[in-house]
Amino acid sequence: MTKRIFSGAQPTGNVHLGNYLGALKNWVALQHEYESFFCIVNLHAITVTHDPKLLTESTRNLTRIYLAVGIDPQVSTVFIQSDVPEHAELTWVLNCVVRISELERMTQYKDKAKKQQQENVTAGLLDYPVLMAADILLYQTDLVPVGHDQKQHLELTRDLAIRFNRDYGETFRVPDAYIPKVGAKIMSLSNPLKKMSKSDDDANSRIMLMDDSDTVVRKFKRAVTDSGTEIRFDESRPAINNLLEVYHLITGKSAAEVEDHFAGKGYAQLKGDLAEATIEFLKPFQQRVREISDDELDQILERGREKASRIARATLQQVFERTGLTGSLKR
Ligand code: ATP
Ligand code: LTN
Repeated sequence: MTKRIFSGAQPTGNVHLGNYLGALKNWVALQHEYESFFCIVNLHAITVTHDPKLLTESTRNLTRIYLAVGIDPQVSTVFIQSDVPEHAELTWVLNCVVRISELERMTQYKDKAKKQQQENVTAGLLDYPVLMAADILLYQTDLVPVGHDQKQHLELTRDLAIRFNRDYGETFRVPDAYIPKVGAKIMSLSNPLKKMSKSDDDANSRIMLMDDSDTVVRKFKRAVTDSGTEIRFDESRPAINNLLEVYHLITGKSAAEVEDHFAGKGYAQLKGDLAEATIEFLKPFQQRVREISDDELDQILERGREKASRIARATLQQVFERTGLTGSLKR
C-alpha cells in the first residue's frame, strides 16, 4: 500500500523562508512518492489571541501559498482542518489518553505561555499537541514532514498512538517524523541563535514569501554576521552558516559548489547573491499566488474536504468502537 504523509501549517501571519525550507519544500518533493494530506490547521491558530476576520483571510492565503510553492491538488489532498469535525472529535478522545504532565513538559507550550499574559493562557494552548496528534493519527499517517521545532510534538503523537493501541487494541499507525538534515532549523537573520519565527517581534529577522524585492535586499543587508571573513560552512559561526544554508537550499547547489562560489569573496557579495537567488525564487511564486482564483480555491478545498472526511470518519468509527462510544450495537 502507498505510504501516507500528513503535514500542516497554521494560518497565522504569513509563511517565512524557514517554514518553506524546513517543511513546505519537502512536502512538494515527497508528494509524488506518498499519498499526501496537507492541512491548513486553523483550529491550532485560535489557541492564541487572534482576529477572526484576519484568520479567514489567512486561511485562504495559506492555501494559495501551498499551491503556489508546488503542492499539486491533482495528487495531494489540501483541506482546512475545521472543515473535518473528526479532528476535534478525536482530540477529545485523546484528551482522555494524554497526561497533563506530558503537556506541561512541551517546550513550545512553555515558550508560548510565557509570551501570553498568564491569565490569558488558554486550555487550548496546553492542548495544542493533542489536536496535532489527532490530525496525524486520523489519516493512519506513516510520515510527518516538519521542521525541527515539531520533533517533541511528534514524539508525543507516537506515545499516544502506542498507548491507545495498547489499551484499546491496534487502531493507529505509529507515525515517523521526517525532519530534513539541512534546513530543519533556519535561524533568525537578527539573532542566529534563535530560529526564524513568525512570532518574532522583529520583522527584519525573517524573509516572508510575499516580501517584495526591495524588502528582501534590505533584510539580507541588515542580517547579522560573525567575526572572521572567510565564507564557508562552519558551525561555530552560526550567522554565516545559516546564510550559506539558505543559499545552498534555494539554489540547489551542493555545499562544495557554494563554498567554491564564495571563495575569496566578502559578506557583501554573499548577501547580494543571496538576495538575488531568493528574489529569483520568489518572483514566479508570487505570480502564481496571484493567479489562483477564488473559484479554483473553493473547488480544491471542497474536494480536499470530501476525501479527508472519508478517511477521518473511518478511523474515528474504529476509535468509537474500540472505546465503547457506540450507543447502538450496529453503529
Ligand atoms: P513560527 O515560525 O512562529 O515558529 P510555527 O512553527 O508555529 O511558526 P507553522 O506555520 O505551524 O508555524 O509551521 C509550519 C512548518 O514550518 C512546521 O513544520 C515547522 O516545523 C516549520 N518551521 C517553522 N519555523 C522553522 C524554521 N525556522 N526553520 C525550519 N522550519 C521551520
Ligand atoms: N504544530 C505544527 C502545525 C501542525 C502540524 C499538524 C504539523 C498542526 N497539526 C500535523 C504536522 C502534522 C506547527 O508547525 N506549528
